[in-house]
Amino acid sequence: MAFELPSLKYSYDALEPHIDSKTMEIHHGKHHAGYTNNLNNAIKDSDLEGKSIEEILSELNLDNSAVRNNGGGFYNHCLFWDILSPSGGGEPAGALSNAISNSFGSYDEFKALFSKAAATRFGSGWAWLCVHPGGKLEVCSTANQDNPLMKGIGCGGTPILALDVWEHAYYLNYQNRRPDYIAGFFNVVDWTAVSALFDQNK
Ligand code: MN3
Repeated sequence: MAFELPSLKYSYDALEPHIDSKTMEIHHGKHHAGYTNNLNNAIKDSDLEGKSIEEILSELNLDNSAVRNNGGGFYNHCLFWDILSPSGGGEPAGALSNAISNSFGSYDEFKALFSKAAATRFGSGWAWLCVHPGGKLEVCSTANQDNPLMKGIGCGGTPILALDVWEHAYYLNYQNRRPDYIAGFFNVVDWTAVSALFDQNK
């Protein structure tokens, strides 16, 4: 069974003005579709075919650049679309809110740390909020399409919040103003979805 580009739970223009429609159309319909096709080609007729994307990434030999780049690209964007919503924004509640306070001091301190990780990632990459067994949270960033499921990447746990800081994610609307894109992102974060991921993986 080949991997398939997931359909979005909202329309391309639903995240305006924070993420513009044209960017969403190209990002999902071209970039994510490309990673998906290239991943399927890279694993075809290999022993990776038939495994889940989580299995593939957690067992990955980092020298396998085709699967590293395209498997990462497939997984990272699936998570990214899942944690966005036109009715997002605000702050997390319940167990996730408590875990953020325990791990970072407060929501504002978490937001500053995550925003800094996203802003200071040089070149292309991602910022992450990850949960470790027991509920401890970690903020980190990775280059290119790497992610915390990959061993030896300097970033661990299960990702529950993802922010794409490749220029293709924001350049049409924000040009070089990555910090403005990061601020806009927080207006469309679906904390209900992030909380569900936290509960499933803590
Ligand atoms: Mn992207």
